[in-house]
Amino acid sequence: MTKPSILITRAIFPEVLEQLRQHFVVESNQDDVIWSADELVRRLQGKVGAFMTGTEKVNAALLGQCPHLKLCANMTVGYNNFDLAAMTAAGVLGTNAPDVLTETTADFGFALLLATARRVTESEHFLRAGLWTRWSYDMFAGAEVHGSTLGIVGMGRIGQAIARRAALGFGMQVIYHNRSRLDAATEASFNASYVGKEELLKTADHVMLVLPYSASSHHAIGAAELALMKPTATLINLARGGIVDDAALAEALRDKRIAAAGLDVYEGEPTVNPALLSVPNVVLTPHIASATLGTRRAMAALAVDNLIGFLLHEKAVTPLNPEVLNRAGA
Ligand code: 8YV
Repeated sequence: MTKPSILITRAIFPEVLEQLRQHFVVESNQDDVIWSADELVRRLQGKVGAFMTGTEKVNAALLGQCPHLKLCANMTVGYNNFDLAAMTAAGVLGTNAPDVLTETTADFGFALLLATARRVTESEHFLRAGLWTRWSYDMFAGAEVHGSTLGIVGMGRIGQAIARRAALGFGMQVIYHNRSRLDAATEASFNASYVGKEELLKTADHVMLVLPYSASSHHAIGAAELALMKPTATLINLARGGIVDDAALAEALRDKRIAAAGLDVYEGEPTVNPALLSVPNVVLTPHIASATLGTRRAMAALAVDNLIGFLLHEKAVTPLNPEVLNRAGA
């Protein structure tokens, strides 16, 4: 039997490449070149599957030019690079990589929260610049994390893992806003209260964004929402760029309308709004919330399982548009 052909769009773990080569004819990109949309289409010719990293846009224009394509497997939980309606219409399955990154990403939420509230990077820059000459009673005094109120926007798997850490590890009050409310037992397990978005923004000492990006969450936090927050509050975004209006945030930080922000994701990343780079009260990391080697391996393994499962056995592990599967089996 001839092996199906697949494309791997970015550099990946060498052992993952080897594993895929056992099952497929593989075109890889271990030099990690960033392909244009046209180049991606060109490389996808004759391929039935693609191993993707969440940054490659799969839309009607691409699908119309790739008639052999059956599966796009993201090694990420977020899938805003997929136009799922267009994929379903074209009979192309999308898969993502949920669960395996939940705890690691929640850990990072706390890394950002602690660094932001306690001014870790700002004070490190001060020290490295040789400016630390004496102790003083209010030097880099920050905001309390333990015992404070954490407002979580988006209460999926990662939001819940953060809520657990907040309630059980840091004695925080957890308030949350989400499209749907959790069941009472889950809420009780981390003593969380469901509130409206406005109340959350007005009440929380720290606001953590963990909702998916979509047209409806675009600029969910803009100037008006930032104006509702306490001047002492911090804002943490580890979800997706575009959920926060970065220009409005930079202004709010510059004018101290909120105390500080911690960001792992940006509008138009890897470009970062220069206004954010010029304010001191923001902790900036380059989209690394899931970046431990163990977790990145697990994310890649899930994409591999989806490719092998679907392309060789018509069974995907984490399908996003299972209607396509039903159609394939019909
Ligand atoms: C990825 C993420 O590393 O899984 C996700 O949705 O945001 C990260 O874990 C990132 O998307 C890479 O593009």
